[in-house]
Amino acid sequence: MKPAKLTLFIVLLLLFSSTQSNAHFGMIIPKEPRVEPQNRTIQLSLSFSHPFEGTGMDLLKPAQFYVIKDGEKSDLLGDLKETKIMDRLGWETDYQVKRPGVYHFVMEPIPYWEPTEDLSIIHYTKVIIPAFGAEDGWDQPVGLATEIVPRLRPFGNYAGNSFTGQVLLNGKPLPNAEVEVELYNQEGKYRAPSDLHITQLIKADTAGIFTFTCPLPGWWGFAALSSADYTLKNPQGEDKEVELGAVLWIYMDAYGINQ
Ligand SMILES: [Cu+2]
Repeated sequence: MKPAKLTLFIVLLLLFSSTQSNAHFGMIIPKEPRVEPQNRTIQLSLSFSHPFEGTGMDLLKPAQFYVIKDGEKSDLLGDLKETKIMDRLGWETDYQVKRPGVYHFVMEPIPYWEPTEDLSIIHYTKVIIPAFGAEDGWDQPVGLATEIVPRLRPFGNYAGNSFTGQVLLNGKPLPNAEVEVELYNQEGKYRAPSDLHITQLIKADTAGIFTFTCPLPGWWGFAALSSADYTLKNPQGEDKEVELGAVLWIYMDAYGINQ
């Protein structure tokens, strides 16, 4: 091949391969999956990333970031500080926990224009953290445009447990919802046997309920995808489809070992 053709070929190959396996995930990752009395601070990292591969996109300042406890919402957007996550723009904050309870942290990003998919992406992202042993309220939706409501208590689990959740869109079960699943492969510890293994895929039943067994300890992300019933303008001013994601992160612990 002539150099120009070869370059084009390589560019196309790279484009093709990079759009094949990269599932995007909104991410809210706490440093610790639980809050104990001896450490009342939750350090949260927000990003828009490919969690298994450890690469990311820039996450512009989210449209909303807040915490819900016992149905009460507190705005945290002003507390976010810029940082780098997977070499890209991300956000972090420290949240001080004063009372026992179950804390739902929610990020609503601004729409992300993805030229390779010809659509905008909005991932409504959620993580549910128990403080001081409390466990009431984990099974409640928080009223997002789309969300995964856990049916397995989303904390205090072991690797090997099966997560069950229900996908809601506009507050109603989403039949046959497609759910992408990835492990947050921190420090690149694990290697996928093939590109297909990077993102697992499961379809919910007619009530929007799905079950997935998480084989390893760590943070697991579930992203239930749907198409919005509206369009948004792309940077060229054209109306384009919008992919909605209901993302939930849960932590699976390893068993402790008696010394
Ligand atoms: Cu991406």
